[in-house]
Amino acid sequence: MPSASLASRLFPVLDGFAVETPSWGFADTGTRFGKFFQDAAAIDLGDKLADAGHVHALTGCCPTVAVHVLWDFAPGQDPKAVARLARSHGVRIGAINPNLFQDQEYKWGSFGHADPAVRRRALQHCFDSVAIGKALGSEYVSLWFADGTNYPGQESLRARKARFEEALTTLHRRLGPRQTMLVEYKPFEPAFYATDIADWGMAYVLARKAGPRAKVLVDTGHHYAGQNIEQIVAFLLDEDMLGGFHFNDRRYADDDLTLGSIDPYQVFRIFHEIHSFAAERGRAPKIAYMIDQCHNEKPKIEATIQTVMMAQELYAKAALVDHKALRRAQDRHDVVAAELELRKAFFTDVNPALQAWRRANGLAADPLAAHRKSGYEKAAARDRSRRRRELGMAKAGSFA
Ligand code: PSV
Ligand code: MN
Repeated sequence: MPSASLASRLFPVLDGFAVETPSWGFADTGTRFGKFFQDAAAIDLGDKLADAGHVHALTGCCPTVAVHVLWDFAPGQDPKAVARLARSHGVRIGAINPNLFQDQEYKWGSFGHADPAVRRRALQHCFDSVAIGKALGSEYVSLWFADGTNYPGQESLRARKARFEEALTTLHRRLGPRQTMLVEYKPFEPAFYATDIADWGMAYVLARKAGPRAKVLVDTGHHYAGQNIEQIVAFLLDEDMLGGFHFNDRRYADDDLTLGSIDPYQVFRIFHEIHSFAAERGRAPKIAYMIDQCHNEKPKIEATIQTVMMAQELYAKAALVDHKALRRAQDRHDVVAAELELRKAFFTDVNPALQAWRRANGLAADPLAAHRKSGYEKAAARDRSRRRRELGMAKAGSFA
């Protein structure tokens, strides 16, 4: 049983928290060295939405699913049919992710390419993604660019920046009044010398220049080791430029590990910055919380549920920081007491309150255990193995 006061503080916090699952997190993915296939992995968009619906039914906080246009939409596919399919699984389509990194045309980049014809092609794909978003009533077009160069001297870094500025500004003009464009950054991979949008500063400048509905997306895995992500978050919040997150964890680089599996305190500190901003301003900032993980070894659905539960737990813990006490400690330069305020919240066991919140919402107290008991994974494995055989995919798996 949670203490009544803890429950009453945390229930509204949990009511206000939702996190989006990625369609690609349910499919077979791997590293550039290979893939290990799972029988229960989703084959097509229908499977992905079914899995996402199952996760939402168990956790009660994942009502939307991010899609990757090239992987999830057949050419000419009717977005309304996709919306209906999502609805039939109890979810909605969330962020629309254009894909500007797989086609051969993009060898030398997309928005940063020197050839205007390639830039036009990339823009057209983004216009199509904006149109899909409008048809689906989705609020976010989420942009990540693999663009960059591999060797010193390969291209003019400033010319590439100028092309990005122009293309992003052009794209911004296409947004509907309810759409926001998220600009994601990543220091390296696949470019190993100079990624065109390598860090939050570059994403910030480009988003600012593009227009008022362009914001920065922070993928927690896209930072150098030791980088202070919560400070980046605090800066972006203060500038009204934080649009959303791609949650995952990392040990070395962009490892796509389960959120909080390596450093839960880091995620707590990020959430603390957000709660503290909300407390000061008297309103919660509008932020798209999304997961971006590819699970190579863990069963996909289990890893997703584990991530969602971790996100909820850390979000709840961070909401327990006593901002007034923290401020008092800061004002008297009592460094130890200030840090202790954070640690006190971080080490509070919020699980009884989380379980009570789930029960109050008609959910199982432990979604992961409920999933394991449900038989969903086994049934999916049976059904999807049979369909793979029928499709002649054998064990070939499918990225899409
Ligand atoms: C790139 O590493 C990235 O983080 C982008 O968000 C892509 O859309 C996603 O991963 C693809 O898995
Ligand atoms: Mn990402």
